[in-house]
Amino acid sequence: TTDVVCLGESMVTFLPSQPGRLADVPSFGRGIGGAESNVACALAAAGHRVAWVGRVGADGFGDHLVETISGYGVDTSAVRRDPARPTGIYFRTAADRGTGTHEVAYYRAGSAASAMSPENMPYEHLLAGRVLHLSGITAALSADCLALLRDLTAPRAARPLVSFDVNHRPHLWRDGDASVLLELARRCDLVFVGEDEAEEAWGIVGAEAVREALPEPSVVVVKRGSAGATVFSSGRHPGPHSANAEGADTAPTAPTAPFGPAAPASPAVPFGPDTVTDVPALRVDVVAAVGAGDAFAAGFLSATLRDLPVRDRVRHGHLMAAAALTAPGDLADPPARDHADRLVALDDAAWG
Ligand code: KDG
Repeated sequence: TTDVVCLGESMVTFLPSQPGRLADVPSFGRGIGGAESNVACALAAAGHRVAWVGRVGADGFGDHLVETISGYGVDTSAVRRDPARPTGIYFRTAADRGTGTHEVAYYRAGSAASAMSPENMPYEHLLAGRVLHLSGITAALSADCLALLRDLTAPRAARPLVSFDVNHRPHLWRDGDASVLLELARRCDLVFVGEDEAEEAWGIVGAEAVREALPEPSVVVVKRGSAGATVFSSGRHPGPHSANAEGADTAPTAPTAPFGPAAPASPAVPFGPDTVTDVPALRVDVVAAVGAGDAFAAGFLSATLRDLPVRDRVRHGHLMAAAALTAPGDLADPPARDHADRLVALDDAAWG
C-alpha cells in the first residue's frame, strides 16, 4: 500500500549564483521545486512509500523532474506527460538579508500541470494511498485545477485521509480570490496553515480564530514561524486510513456546490472536544525559508503515519523544517529516522 499520494505541479527551479536583485543575478543553478513533490521526496527519504502525481511536458525539464523525484524513491508511474504544453519553471533570488524576502519569477502559466482536471487525472492512483496530500497552490493554477481539488476534497464513500497545506502564494492570486482556499480547507481532514498566511489570504488573525474558521477538519495545524506551532485536534487524532482500494469510489464525482463540510475522517474517529497543543520550534539561522513548510508537513505526516503522539508529530515537523531552513534549495535531506527520533525525544529544555 502507498502511504501518501501527493498531487501538484512540480517545476524546475533556478537558484541564484549570488545574492541580489533578479535584474542583477548573472547565472542560476538548477534545482527542483513544487510543494507537493517536496513533501513526497522528504517522506520517501524518511522511509515511507510515497507517490507523486502531476503533469509535466514531454520535454527535458519534465524528464529531469521525473528522474530526480524518482531518484528520491518516490513512485512517479502515474505522472502524466503533455506533448502540447511545457513543464513549468521558476527563478528566484536569495532572501534579502534585511527583509528576509526573495523575488520569485514563475514561468508556469499554460504549463502541462495547469491542465490537470478531473477528466485527465488518474483517480485510481490518487485515492489509493492512506493519505492524499494536496495544497492550495493547485487551486490557483487554473479553473480545471480548482475543479480537480474540489472533486478530490468532496465527501465520498471511502476516501484517504485528505491532508491540505494552504500554501497561499500571493503571486498566483493577483487576480483571484484566495477565500476559495478556506472553502477547500474546510473539506479536508488535516490542514496546515501559517498564522501569517491566514491573515494575508483571509484576514483571519490568530491561531484560535483560524480554528474557529475551520471547525470541520479533525486536525488543524497553525504554524507560527519561530514561535512554534499550535495543533487543534478533535478528540483522538485520526490516524491515516488503511488502503481503501476495495469499495473505493474511484470515479470522479460531479463537483458539489456549495461546499459541504468535510466528511468525517473515519467512523472510528470520535469527535470529542478540541484539544490544543502548543509545540515550540527549534531556533536556527535561516539560509532559505522556501520549502520549510513542505518539510514541516512531511515531518508531521511521517509521525502521523507512525501514530506518534501529537507533540512528537509537531516536533518531527519542526525538525524537518529546520533541515530545510538551513539548506539553500527548496528541498533538504531530512535526518535519518532513528536520528530524528532521538532529537524529538530530547527533554523540553532542549526544545523550549
Ligand atoms: O513550498 C515551496 C514551493 O513554493 C516551491 O518549491 C515552489 O511549488 C512551488 C510554488 O508554487 O511556489
